[in-house]
Amino acid sequence: MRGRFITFEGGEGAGKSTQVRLLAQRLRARGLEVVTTREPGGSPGAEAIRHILLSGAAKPLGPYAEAILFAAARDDHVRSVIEPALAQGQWVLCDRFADSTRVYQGVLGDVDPRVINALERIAVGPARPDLTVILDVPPEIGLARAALRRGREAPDRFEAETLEAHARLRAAYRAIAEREPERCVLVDAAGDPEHVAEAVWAHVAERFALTTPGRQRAVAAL
Ligand code: T5A
Repeated sequence: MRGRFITFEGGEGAGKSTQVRLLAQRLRARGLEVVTTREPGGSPGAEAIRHILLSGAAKPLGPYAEAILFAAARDDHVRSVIEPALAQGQWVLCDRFADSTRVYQGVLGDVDPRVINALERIAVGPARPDLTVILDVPPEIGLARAALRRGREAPDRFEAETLEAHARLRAAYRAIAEREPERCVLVDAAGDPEHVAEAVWAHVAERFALTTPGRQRAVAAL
């Protein structure tokens, strides 16, 4: 049976990596095979492109070139990591995916939606997420978390955008969640990580009909 594909999306410091890790632990504890990965990156070719994008080296080329580079990285990642894992029945949890291009390059970079859609068709193909968890947090909170973790290092290409830009990103993610409720769930990510993880789990368990161990025991006792 084909595996399950879950993507995590949201602004800077929303807690995507943290929630990918916590959900992977939970699924593995149930005996499921889980692959965790991220974008941009996740495969050797895509990781090389990640450096070009996040260092800001591609910024002078403009948002269209950046969108094409994100798509090139995704194409390699999908074909060499995501598709093979799904074909083997594994669960794939990915920190950012195609919605990031829609939002950062499409909305913030003003790249024509027809171009974004065409790139998505080429790079994603049939590897569409079964579920996308959009972690929603005010940009002030997310950026403060990211800055705390970064310490003295300089912010990357996208973190360095204005607060107003980050507010637009948040609104764009919320709009996707509203437009595609069959694929997306919006989770309030302002609370502590364990609290957010419980909300994420509730959605995952419902979407994939996974019962919690407590409930399994209760059912077995009937
Ligand atoms: N991008 C990406 C595009 O423009 N287009 C695309 O198509 C794609 C795929 C990637 C950048 O590339 C852009 C978007 C991004 O700007 P990145 O370095 O991979 O950059 O970084 P991000 O994906 O933005 O992720 P971050 O590392 O900023 O944040 P996360 O993963 O959302 O958050 P996380 O879990 O690492 O947590 C950040 C800090 O906060 C703490 C953690 O311990 C950590 O210190 N934390 C919490 N603190 C309090 N409460 C919580 N609930 C917390 N959750 C985590």
